[in-house]
This record gives sequence, structure tokens and C-alpha cells, in this order.
Amino acid sequence: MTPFDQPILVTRPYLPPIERVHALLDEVWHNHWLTNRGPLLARFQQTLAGLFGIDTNQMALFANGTLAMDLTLRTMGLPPGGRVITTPFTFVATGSAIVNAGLEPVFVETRPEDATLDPQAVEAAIDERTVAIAPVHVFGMPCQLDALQDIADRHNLRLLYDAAHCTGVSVNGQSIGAFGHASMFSLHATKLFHAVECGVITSPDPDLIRRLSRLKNFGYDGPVRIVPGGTNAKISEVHAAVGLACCEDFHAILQRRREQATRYRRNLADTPGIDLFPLPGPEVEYNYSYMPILVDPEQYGCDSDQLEQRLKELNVFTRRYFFPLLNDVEAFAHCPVRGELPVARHIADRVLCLPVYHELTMDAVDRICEMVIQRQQSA
Ligand code: T4K
Repeated sequence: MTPFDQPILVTRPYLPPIERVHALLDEVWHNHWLTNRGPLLARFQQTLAGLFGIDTNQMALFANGTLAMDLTLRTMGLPPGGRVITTPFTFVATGSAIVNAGLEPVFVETRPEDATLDPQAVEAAIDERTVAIAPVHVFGMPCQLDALQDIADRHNLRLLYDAAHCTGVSVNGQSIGAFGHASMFSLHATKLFHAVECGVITSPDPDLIRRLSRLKNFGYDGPVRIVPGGTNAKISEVHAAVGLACCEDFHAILQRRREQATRYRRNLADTPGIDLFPLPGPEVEYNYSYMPILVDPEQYGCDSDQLEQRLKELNVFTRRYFFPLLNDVEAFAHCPVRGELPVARHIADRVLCLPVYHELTMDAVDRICEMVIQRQQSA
């Protein structure tokens, strides 16, 4: 196969037209206001609230998703050292936010259908130290929302969703951010939709949002009153400008992603040894934020590492999001794990995320698929 002339990376940030960014930066310069509750931030939050279908008083913006999640856990009134049940199949930030908030992650099993937390495993892992559940809508695939809410209610646990991958996802017409006690979205540059670096917390509890808004601003609650636990997790006007510039293309970005994913799925559907997660049901407005495949080494003829290597030789750079499981990395080696996690391990051992970003052409998608299919045929 002929390699690509230029490297095809797993993702590339969406770049809105530069003239649009210039116009917004002109406003920033004209205002002479760079950060700390500026007018562009207010407009960005208002616009995001509209796109997410969430009230502005149920949303707060932060410097990034990791800090947003850390602060939210700190704001929930959980006892230090309390246990937070979470998934091992996620980005390191989920576990770090829990640890940084002075809590202990407990890793439990995931579901084969969508790699999200298995509610039965969650319930079985609850003990007297458990204080919260932090499920991840991994790759934008919604968790078992009703079952997890039911468990949280019955055991009086806080439910904080890591919705980092979820901009544009809704269930039965309701934003995914409307579920649980709170949800964290990441608007990092490599996400489907972004503000360079930014995190968003949504919560049906406006009081939680008010407390978070104080904490992200050093704990200031008025000119002289300062509450404990504050830090600096604000977002600047420059970030808000880029975010606003991207907002205009929100629906176009989602539409393009849907077309690319549909093409990938159609091309790869019958490739022996390449499995795809089933799409969420019709109640879900899905965002196709990543393009994960599962490589079965026996049927495909090589494993995901070897396929990654082969594609690299053809100038295609994939990523093994999220291998290794968090419980297998040094940073979390001391954390409790409930069970052998055969499903999570099966998924992590096989997963490979193929390139997907706004500018990726359909022709490139077809060529990448051919490379995957041909590798199988030559195995
Ligand atoms: N929870 C979950 C489940 C998450 O996935 C994440 C973040 C978080 C929480 C935390 O949210 P934030 O605190 O980030 O808001 C990337 C992102 O940095 C990270 O945000 C994301 N998840 C994770 C899944 O992916 P890396 O280490 O893979 O990024 P990096 O720099 O290797 O970039 C990936 C590809 O994109 C490379 O091929 C290079 C390309 N790239 C990247 C950047 C930044 C560009 O072409 N241009 C760029 O400007 O973590």
C-alpha cells in the first residue's frame, strides 16, 4: 500500500476561520479585558448553554476538565479518603481528579457493549467507605443512566459523570449533562469541539455551581470574604474567543463527524477480526467523538499493537485509548480493584482509535480502511 504523503494523526484540533478569531480578539483588545469574568466569557457560557440545552445557572466554565472534576469532587462535601467507584477504562485524568481531591478510586468492571461502568459491579463494590460514583461516558457512549442513578439514590452516593467526550450527546432529547449530581465536559483542543483548554461542569444544583464559581476564583465570595479550598481555575477571554469562534460551527462539526464515522463503520463492517462497538440506541443523539475499533488477534492475524505499528509505517498515527487500564499503571497501583475485570481487560487489550477530525477527507477515511482491511488479508 502507498503510504500517505503527510502524517495522518489520530486527531487534529478544529480550527475556525482565522478572520472570525481575529474579529473576536479585536473585541478583547478593544475591551482591554483579558481574564476574570470578562464579557466574552459570559457570551461563551450563554452560547454553550444554548447548544447544550442547559440553563446558564446550571453550568460553570474552568481552565480544563481535570481541574473542573477535581474541584467538583472537593465541593461535594465528601469525607477525605472516601472511596469513589470508577472505571479503569478511561484517560488518566479521571483517576487523577479523584486522587487530587483527596479521595480513593476503586476500579470496577465495565460492560462489553459500550465499555462503560457495569452497574452490577458498581453495586457489588459499595462498602462503608464509598462516597461517590464517577462513571465515564467513554467515547461519548452514555452510561446506564437510570441504573446508576438508582444505585446512587439507594446508597446515598454522589454521582459525578466524566462526560469529557460528550459535547453534543443527548438522551431522549435531554443533554447528557442533565443527569446525575454533576457532569464534566472537556473542551480541550483535541476534543470534537473546543476552546483550546477548557472544562465545563453542568449540574441541576445551582448551589453547587455557585460554590464552584467561588472556588475557581481563589474562593472569593465578595470583596473580603474568602471561603477555603479556592484555587485559580478560570478561563481567559482569549480561550473564550476561540470557543465562541468554534460555537458557530458546532452543528457542522457534529454532522461531519457523523458522516466520517458512518463511512468508517460501513467500510469496516465485514472485516474479520475487527469489531466495532454497537451504536447507542435511537434515544441517543450520539457525537461519534472517537473511532475505536477492537482488534481480535486470532481472527485478524495480528494484535492492536502490531496494527498500530503497521499503520505508522503507512504514515497513519492511531492511539490505543485507553490502554493500559488505570489499575495497571504505577500511579494507581495502590488503589483497590474489585474483581479480575475480564471485560475491561478484553477491551483495553484490543482497542485502537483510528484517526478522526474535521478536516479528514472521505478519501483518507477510505484509504485508512483499505490499509486495515489489506493488513488482515495479508496476515
Ligand atoms: N476524562 C477523560 C475521559 C478524558 O479523555 C480527558 C481528556 C479528561 C478527563 C481531562 O480533560 P482535560 O483536562 O484535558 O480538559 C489527549 C488530550 O490532551 C486529553 O484532553 C484527552 N482527554 C485525551 C483522551 O487525549 P493526548 O496525550 O492523547 O494528547 P496529544 O497531545 O498526544 O494529542 C493527540 C493528537 O492530537 C496527537 O496526534 C497530536 C494532535 N494534536 C494535538 C494538539 C494538542 C495536534 O495536531 N494539535 C494540537 O494542538 O491527550
